[in-house]
Amino acid sequence: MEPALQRLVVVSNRLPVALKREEDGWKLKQGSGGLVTAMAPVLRNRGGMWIGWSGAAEPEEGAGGGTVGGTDMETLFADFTEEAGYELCTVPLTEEEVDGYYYGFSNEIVWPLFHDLQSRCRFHPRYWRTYLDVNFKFAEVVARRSSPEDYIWIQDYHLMHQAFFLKSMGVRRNTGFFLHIPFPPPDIFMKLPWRAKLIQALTEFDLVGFQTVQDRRNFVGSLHRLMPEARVEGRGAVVTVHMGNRSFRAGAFPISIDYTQFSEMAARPEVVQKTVDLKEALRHRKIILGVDRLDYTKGIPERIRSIQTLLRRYPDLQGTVNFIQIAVPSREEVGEYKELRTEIERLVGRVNGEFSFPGWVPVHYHYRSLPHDDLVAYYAAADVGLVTPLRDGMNLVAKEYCACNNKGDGVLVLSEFAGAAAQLQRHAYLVNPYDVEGIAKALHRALHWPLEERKAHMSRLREQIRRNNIFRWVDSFLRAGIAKSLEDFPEVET
Ligand code: GDG
Repeated sequence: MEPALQRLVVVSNRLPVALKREEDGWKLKQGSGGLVTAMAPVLRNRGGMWIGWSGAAEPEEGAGGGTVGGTDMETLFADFTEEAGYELCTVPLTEEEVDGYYYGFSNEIVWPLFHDLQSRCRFHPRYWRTYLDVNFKFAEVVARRSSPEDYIWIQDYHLMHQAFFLKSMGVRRNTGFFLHIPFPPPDIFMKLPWRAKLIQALTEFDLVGFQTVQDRRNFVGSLHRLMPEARVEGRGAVVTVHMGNRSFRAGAFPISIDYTQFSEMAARPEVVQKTVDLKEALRHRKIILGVDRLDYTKGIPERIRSIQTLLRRYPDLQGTVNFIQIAVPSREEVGEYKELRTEIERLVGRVNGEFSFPGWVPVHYHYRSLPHDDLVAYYAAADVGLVTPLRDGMNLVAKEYCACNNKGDGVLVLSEFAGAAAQLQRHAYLVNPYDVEGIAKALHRALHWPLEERKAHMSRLREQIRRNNIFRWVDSFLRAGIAKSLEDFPEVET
């Protein structure tokens, strides 16, 4: 079969849809995230399917289906397929499975460990066993709903055992895996009690994709320690790993955004109006902006402390600048996330208590998700995009900020530990997110940078993101997954 026409089966923890009530009843609507935006046209053109969990635990094993407002799920799925051009398939999970596989193994082990925060890990053996059971369940669905001609693209750290289980069932498929979060250095990965089994499972994919070349190197480093027979060939973004009588590819594929969509939205009259309103509401003071899911990897408390340091060190800035932090609620039922929220709120209160005066409050903190066009208006209004995760696979906020900065006079202050730094380091202001004084100094300089320099750097950032957009990411991964040899696809810019 012509590779370009291979049907695509995407597998992720969650399906990319949400239930929405419309005039004629409930409908399943495609989400608006970057991944689904990029995949949707490919899925439509090739014909395809997205397999994932619905996000709601089923009361008992074997349940699923059900009705919403009198409409059965089958009908909602069929309507979705007719509109979107690809099929959806759910993997029903029980509450116990969600607890062990999603909250447990994925969020309490892999997430902190892979972000170098091993002290936050809870290595319960039960989590591991449930993770394996659920991966087996997913693999059974993939086996049943796909055919040997399909290309199977697995997304992210929840599903690292898909190729392993497909093979153990004797099911032959061309499989690709993409890790959205970082891959930790070997010394950290080695702390995982199930390290050998996990790394071996990753070697069962035909292609393993990472955000950066450094992540790929970290992976190869752990592989060498745990499976000394592995031999790596090549030096570019994508390498071939030989393991005895079989081989697979490992590569860096930095994810991106739909640049044009962000940039065009920022130029829409109603969004321009929102941007103007926002600036006016803040009396045209300089705006420093942070946007994150509320997560302990994002470095939000350190960032607020850096604002406090900025205002203490440079008192002339008091009354002339605002810091806006948008924190999107995430994993709210988890204790650690509740504590983080409390800590952030306390810090915001402390900074505002220290510096506010009538007519000026330095920190504006929004704990909610904004509509897409409001978010774009905030990006467009900001003089400085302050993106300081302690560790991040890529960080799309950094790219979205630049894409929306149509005036081209903004400054991106970026953590050196975000994957995005590998691509943007030459024209962003790189900082160590733990260095509160260093961030304050960088902010002070960013706020005083001459216009010409700001414009020169921002235009290079925008050009890099415009070229290496999300569509190119999908394309380069699929080419690498389907190509017969490394010469068959162009080198990706990392
Ligand atoms: C994982 C990896 C990697 C934020 N606030 C609002 C809102 N957002 C959207 C942003 C952006 C997304 O959320 C956040 O993406 P990030 O990449 O910054 O971070 P994670 O959620 O941790 O994503 C990360 C990514 O996967 C992709 O591979 O880059 O490293 O951790 O798109 O726009 N959206 C709306 N309102 C908000 O208030 N509508």
